[in-house]
Amino acid sequence: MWCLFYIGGDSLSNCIMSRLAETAVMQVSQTDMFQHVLNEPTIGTSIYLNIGLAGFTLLLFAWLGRNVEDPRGQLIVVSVMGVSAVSIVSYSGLASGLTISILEMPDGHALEGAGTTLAHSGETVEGTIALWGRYLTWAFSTPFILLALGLLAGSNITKIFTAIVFDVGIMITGLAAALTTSSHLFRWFWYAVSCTFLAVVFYILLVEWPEDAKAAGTTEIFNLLRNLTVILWLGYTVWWALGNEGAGVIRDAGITSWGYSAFDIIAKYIFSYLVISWTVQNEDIISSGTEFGATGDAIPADD
Ligand code: RET
Repeated sequence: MWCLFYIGGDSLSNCIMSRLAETAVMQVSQTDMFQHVLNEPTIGTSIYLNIGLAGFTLLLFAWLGRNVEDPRGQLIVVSVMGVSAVSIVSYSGLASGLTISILEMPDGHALEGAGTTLAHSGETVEGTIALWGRYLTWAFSTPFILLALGLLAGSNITKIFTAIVFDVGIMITGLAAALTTSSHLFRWFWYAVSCTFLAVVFYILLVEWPEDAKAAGTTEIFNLLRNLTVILWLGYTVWWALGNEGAGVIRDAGITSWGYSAFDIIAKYIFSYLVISWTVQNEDIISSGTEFGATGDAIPADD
């Protein structure tokens, strides 16, 4: 705009070119984000370590589950392998800079006006780092967790479907909360919607599936995994509220990221290991319930 004032003294095109150059310096490219992750030890380790773990566990689970023959047991094994597979994609998206942005927080946010110093260049840019790719890819990984839990509980397809639909809702509205920069209130509005969806998933986990698990004879393992899931999923929710994208009690993007990575290690890999090792040892229980997944009483054969 103010290039117009230059028309008298300087040439207009020179002015526009220099303005554009300045803007370019201020903008953060995907390469900058990639380099930042590579050179900033806290964020970097929180991401690269998880790529390694996801790859390792994918191979480990394939090997551990290699002798499972029951189709229902195999589906459980494939489900938890899916968690690790999506995780490789998720963390690679973050490592490459594809799913990370520097976002300027809206008025009223604790990090409003905050800057980020890029680790590789030392340059400070306006905004805080949002690793929004996490929320996007959780929409693909967490359904596998719920599928495995629902199958272990002997749930019918309706409850599994409902849990998964609301679960995807949690992650997509969580993504909306992270990416909204127009209004501080709207960020928390999305957060509240996401929490409401979480309540639906918790209802299924805490009220519906325990009953099914009792009937299926899988109460012990189901309760262990359910408790782990409820505690950790609450952990993710509180961490977002405290982290650099939420209330900013934890202002550092690297520490916020490490929190999620630590939760991921338990909620994905340790959870999956428990699921697979139990399934391998209890294939008979997994395959014994003829009514598993049925939506009505079985009709006896007429012979
Ligand atoms: C967000 C913020 C918005 C409110 C809520 C959240 C909950 C996230 C959860 C994530 C679980 C992730 C897992 C990943 C494993 O691959 C999006 C943090 C409710 C519950 C288990």
